[in-house]
Amino acid sequence: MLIKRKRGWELPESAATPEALYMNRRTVLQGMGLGAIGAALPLAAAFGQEADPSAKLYPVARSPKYTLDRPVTAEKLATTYNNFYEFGSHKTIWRDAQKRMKLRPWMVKIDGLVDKPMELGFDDLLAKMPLEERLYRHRCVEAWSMAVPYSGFPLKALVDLAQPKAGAKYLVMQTLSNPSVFPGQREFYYPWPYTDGLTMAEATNELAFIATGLYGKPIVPQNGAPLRLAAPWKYGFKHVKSIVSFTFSDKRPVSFWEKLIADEYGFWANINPQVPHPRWSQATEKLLGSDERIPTLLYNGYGEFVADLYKDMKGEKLFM
Ligand SMILES: Nc1nc2c(c(=O)[nH]1)N[C@H]1C(S)=C(S)[C@@H](COP(=O)(O)O)O[C@H]1N2
Ligand SMILES: [Mo]
Repeated sequence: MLIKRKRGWELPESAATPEALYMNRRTVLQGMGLGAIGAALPLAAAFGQEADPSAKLYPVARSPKYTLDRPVTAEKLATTYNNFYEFGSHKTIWRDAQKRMKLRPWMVKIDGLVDKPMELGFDDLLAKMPLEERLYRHRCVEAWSMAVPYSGFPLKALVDLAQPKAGAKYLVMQTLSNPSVFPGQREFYYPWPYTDGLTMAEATNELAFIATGLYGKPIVPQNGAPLRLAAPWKYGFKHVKSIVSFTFSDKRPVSFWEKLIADEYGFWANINPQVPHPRWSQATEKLLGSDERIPTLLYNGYGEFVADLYKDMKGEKLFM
């Protein structure tokens, strides 16, 4: 998304095809000299991760409410083609993320304008939340998209737990700050930690979801473990990964991308095929795993849930 760098989606097609990204587990383990023990150890263990204590919670029941108009993206693609600038500006960060991220202990802070500020371990938070699975479309501002089964809980459940004060207008989310885990955070050019937010009305809309699982398992590091936002009517850059804080505020946050390039990435970032990005069209999108371009839908097809949120807003750049 940066002018300075060659963006991932500008790479020649050959570098981004599924074939180039696919690597079966055997190849990975052999590549690490772990072929012999690979058969006996789960992949996570081979990468030095403790067994995930939340694994026993999944799969969870799928909500029938959120349906797709396209096939579910292959798991291997959705988990090997990622945006996670903490690991660099290219798409193949998955191995590095699996190797470097330590998911426990993982503390989550809920603070700011709330009646119940708290800091609790991720598993304690999860135990308080109603889990379900949802099929969601995901549309990156770079014009690629996918459709995935997220497991997790409505963001509203966390808001209800926190009991925001009347003055709270925004919910601000931040990614873990730790340059020894995230090599990208040593690049001081970027405004770390990764930050973004929603209005309270957006955060309590039923579509706003915190994903803690993906494909019926705990979400993997490269997709934002152990918890990330999914707000599928908004461009993907709003979907903060690996969250450590939820802060209720009376001030609109300036996001990571807005700080970098304010005239290209705004606060609202609602998906609209008729409003081009300053440097490219948003009319169509490329589904991961397919060469076809399909039309992009207003609010990514979720207008029935969210269009009302914006109907009386004047003078706001709702679609950038
Ligand atoms: N912390 C953090 N969160 C992030 C990003 C990032 O670089 N860092 N990239 C965003 C962008 S641009 C997209 S499209 C999605 C990608 O999520 P995925 O890799 O699970 O598809 O994560 C979003 N969340
Ligand atoms: Mo994105």
